Amino acid sequence: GSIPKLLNVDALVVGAGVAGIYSTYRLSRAGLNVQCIDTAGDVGGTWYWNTYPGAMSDTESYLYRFSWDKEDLVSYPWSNHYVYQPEILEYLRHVVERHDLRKHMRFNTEMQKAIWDDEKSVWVVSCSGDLVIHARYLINCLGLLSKPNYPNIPGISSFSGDLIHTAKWDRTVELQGKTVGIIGNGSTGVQVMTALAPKVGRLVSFQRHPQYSVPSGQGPIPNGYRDKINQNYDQIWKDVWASSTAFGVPETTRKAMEATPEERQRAFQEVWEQGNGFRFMFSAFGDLTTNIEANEAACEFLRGKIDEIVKDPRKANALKPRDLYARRPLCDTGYYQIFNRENVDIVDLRETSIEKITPEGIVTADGAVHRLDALIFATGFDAIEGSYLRIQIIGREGKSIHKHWEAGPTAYGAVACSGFPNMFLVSGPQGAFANFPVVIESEINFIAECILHSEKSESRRIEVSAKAEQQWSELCDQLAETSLFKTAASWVFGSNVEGSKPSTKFYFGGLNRYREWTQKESTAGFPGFS
Ligand code: NA7
Repeated sequence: GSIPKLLNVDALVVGAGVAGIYSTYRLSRAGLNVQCIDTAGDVGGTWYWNTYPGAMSDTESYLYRFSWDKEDLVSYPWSNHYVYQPEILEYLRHVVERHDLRKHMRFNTEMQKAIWDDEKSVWVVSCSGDLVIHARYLINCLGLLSKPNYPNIPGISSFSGDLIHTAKWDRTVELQGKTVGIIGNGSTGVQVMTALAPKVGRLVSFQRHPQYSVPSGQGPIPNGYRDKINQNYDQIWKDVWASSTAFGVPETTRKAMEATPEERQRAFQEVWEQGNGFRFMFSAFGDLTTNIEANEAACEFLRGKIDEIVKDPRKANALKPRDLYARRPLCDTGYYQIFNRENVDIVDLRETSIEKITPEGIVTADGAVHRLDALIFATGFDAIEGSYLRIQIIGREGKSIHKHWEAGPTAYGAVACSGFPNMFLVSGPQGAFANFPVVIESEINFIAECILHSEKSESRRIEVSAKAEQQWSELCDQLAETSLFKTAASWVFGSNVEGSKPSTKFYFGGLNRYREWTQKESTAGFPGFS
């Protein structure tokens, strides 16, 4: 083959999404020589790949951005309560231009193998295109939801129509007037179905677990709204950093079952009308995710809404979940309403499962043949460690990340693994379960401090102890114990992918406590590390 190109840098940032952009900014401004790479053709990460119709962040626009550029915060335009994918991508490109970060970035470049050279104290990273990068620090910004999950259904490859995963959307596929089937009704499925329903000939949702969803409240912001935000931005961020979920919604400790049934109904109705899934889950009462009775009260309210909205009782029944409200909360711009359209139908896989995919479409266990022109997989991601396990990462003494995570993925303070010196993870395992751009910033601030601390030492090496990592993992287990999320099969605990072992993949202590912890850790001189 050809002779590999060799590049020597202080820090290699892998991924150019929200995390990669801020890492590149932060570390280059700290004086390090930084190279950022991404498999994609440009910046954006999640928002580069997920271009399906209706893709939108369901964090309100004023918080779905970086906090560290005040001038940009108050001047960069946005006009709806929530930002759609094309606007987010444009925003991220704008930040990269504005801070001249593109010169650090290389696209269409995939990290294939990373091996720690203990003698030289560098990561030797082999990339596509015969590129080898020697980096003293390796910062993985691979994304927590980046490896698409495909269902394991017999006959998939025999399908003769268009087959699309939402995370690899293909804009050249024409769906107008077509009969379109969709598998998956999580955040993604709900968004794409709501957007496609009026555009396609027929839309059929093959639904395994129905989900609770509330109105998002999407729409143009009223006059004066932005001015008020701009005037209060400093305080807004302070409040967000002091909150548990960082979604900008009020967080209460009020217990649902201490309210009367009428008070409960009123409180649920109020947050339903205000919109936003996180608001519904966290603002009316503080114990929906930990108390079964409280949770069931919310379920009952939401099932009542589905009955009110959906006219056809067969469809309404199919859309009503019977399990707890214990997955990542969803919100929508008229999802249940689309089932009142004649061209939208639902197959309840609880009644009859998918048997196989044939060239014509989907055959269900009841013998029905559902003919389709196109089939959409909104089947989610091999989350968190899935982004890592597809790459060969080998630390000290030849230990692979596969081996290290045999019993489930762990990372000290969500950022470091023992046996992997000078390697950091952003939005990897055991980070705060909260608004991601804010989580990402918090983790990177901590990583930057670790790196600067290490740079002051003679060896310029930093590694977390096995004990500290284990203690963090135990803390995460403890904090997750009371979470009802544990009872639901979803990516949050890693039970959505066939064959994968569920484990505690998040820190449920809240973003505020995570940030306090990072501050204590750095003030104390990074006792978890050597
Ligand atoms: P999710 O939330 O993991 O949803 C995936 C959906 O796909 C969910 O409805 C699954 O049903 C369904 N699914 C997956 N495999 C199958 C098979 N084999 N048969 C039938 N249905 C299946 O992914 P999203 O992309 O919507 O959202 C991921 C995150 O991205 C989201 O939380 C946001 O933070 C952004 P199930 O419920 O498992 O029965």
